[in-house]
Amino acid sequence: MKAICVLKGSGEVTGTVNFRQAEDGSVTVEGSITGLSPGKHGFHVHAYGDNTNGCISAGPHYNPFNKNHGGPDDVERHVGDLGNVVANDNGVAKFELKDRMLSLTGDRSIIGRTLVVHELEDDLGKGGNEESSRTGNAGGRLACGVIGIAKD
Ligand SMILES: [Cu+2]
Ligand SMILES: [Zn+2]
Repeated sequence: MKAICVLKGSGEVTGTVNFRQAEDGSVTVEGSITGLSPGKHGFHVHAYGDNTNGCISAGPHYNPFNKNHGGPDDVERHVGDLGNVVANDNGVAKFELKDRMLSLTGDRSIIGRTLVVHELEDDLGKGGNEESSRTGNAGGRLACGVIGIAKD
């Protein structure tokens, strides 16, 4: 099973992200995002595939198990928590990560939900304030797109 997401926003940030699920259930997330400021940017799957009012309509982080926000390697995390992507000096983030919580099928499926890249670094729930345990203090939503089924 494969899925794809094209990221767009109100500014310069654009990207394409591919998802593929292996036999063992793990999902590889591979892609490239351009137009970012250099450094880390929060990267999450948000709950809804709704872009009516831009990326904000996508709602909170996808969290079917009512957990606190965390990093991708934490037990306590939202299903949608993918940590950060890192942009180089040219504002380009190229990445390939493997995640064990995301799924493209079943009760953790991310199909039809929204992928968001943020303005700021995600503190992975370790920021020491309430917002950290909800959003990682990742700030505004630079670009987003609905995750759809890809042809294989
Ligand atoms: Cu987010
Ligand atoms: Zn989260």
